Amino acid sequence: MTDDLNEAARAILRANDRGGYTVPNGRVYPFQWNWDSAFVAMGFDTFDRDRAWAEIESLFSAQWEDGFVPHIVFWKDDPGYFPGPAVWGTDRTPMTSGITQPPVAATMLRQLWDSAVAAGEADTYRSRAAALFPKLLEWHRWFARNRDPEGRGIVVALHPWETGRDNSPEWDAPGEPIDITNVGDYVRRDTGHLDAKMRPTKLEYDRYLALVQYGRAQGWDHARIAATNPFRVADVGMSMMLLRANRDLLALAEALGRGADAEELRGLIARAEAGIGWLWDEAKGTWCSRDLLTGRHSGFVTSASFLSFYAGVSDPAKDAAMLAHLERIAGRVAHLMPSLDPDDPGFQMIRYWRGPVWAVVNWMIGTGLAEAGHAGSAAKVRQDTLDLIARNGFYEAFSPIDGTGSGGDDFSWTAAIWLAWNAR
Ligand code: 2M8
Repeated sequence: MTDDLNEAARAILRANDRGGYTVPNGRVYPFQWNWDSAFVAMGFDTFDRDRAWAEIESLFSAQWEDGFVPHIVFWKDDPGYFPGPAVWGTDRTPMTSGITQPPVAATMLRQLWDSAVAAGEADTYRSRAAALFPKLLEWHRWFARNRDPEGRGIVVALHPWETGRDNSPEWDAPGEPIDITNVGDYVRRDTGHLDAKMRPTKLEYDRYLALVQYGRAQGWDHARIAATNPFRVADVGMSMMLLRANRDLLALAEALGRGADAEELRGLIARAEAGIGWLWDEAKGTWCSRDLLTGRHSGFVTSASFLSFYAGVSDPAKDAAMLAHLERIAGRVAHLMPSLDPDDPGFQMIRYWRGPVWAVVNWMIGTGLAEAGHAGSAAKVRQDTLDLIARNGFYEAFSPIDGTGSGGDDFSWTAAIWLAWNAR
């Protein structure tokens, strides 16, 4: 059965391959998405190393001159998705969105590099790694310049879509100041493909659109938007992922003999290690996001709260508190890790980032727990993920209560995580 599922996962990646880039799902998401592509590369790497590298290369071929890497690359327009390139109006070739997404690409590139080294193919891949390295470093510098105004080593998100956890309740209160009165009429495509019960609400979409219109009105000038945007939230997920990505980029800098860059990365890591404690909510005893405009912690325990281990942020008292949350939550759901604490009144088992389990987040949580020496919890997160997929299919996400698939099927990053965890 495992062999069949490995083959099914490979078939999904091949079917969603549009020639050099992979769509998350052919109907619902017909373009290249930033962090999806990074995870997809790790999946391809289990059976087609060259194709894995090409995925990251195609994403970075859409990088802007200022170092920014967009959250969507619209290689070809497609009426099946809203908002498409005409709404974003970034006026780029290739067409792209104007916001970014969680920086996991450096971590995935390190995975690809380590696997090439282990296979004795370092010589073949060294020049490709050397060509990608400066692009990744430029992106990480872009984050430091534009998204960390107080030099804490954290990441400020300017749109819920940037966080990848689009409708997390973490964005509810910080979203209130967004003016939605002039959004106008629009037709959503997501609810044409999927049950609206699995998707964000109309109010959330109005806010998403208002922020796109705001960025467009600023000519997608990232410095200007960062200084004035009505939504500015230090995202615990992106902050932990960037810290981890900087560590992985440092390992690549050392492998490639880039001493000055390694020194710079050590500086970025030290800054984050000193500053990321700003995202610890002592009252709630959890890592969580924090509104830059009000200084308020969200107070929510989400799946992103558990990424401290993956980031290598170690503090005995905080680790113990997070492990206690993990135990409590494991006693409440059949499958870890729900995207929202099931004890929260807003928990909804199939609504997107307000309850469902996401394989990619589980991979990061499980990897971090294993590295931090919490083998039992790490094994449970991994096994729950594999069981969900084996019993229900390669869905976008899953109910943590009964395992029902939520969102699109034949989903690329779910197939990639299956392969990374099962076929490697
Ligand atoms: C979802 O987000 C897109 C917008 O970026 C959407 O709903 O239209 C999120 O789950 C995001 O994390 C993911 O990258 C994307 C594609 O899988 O879908």
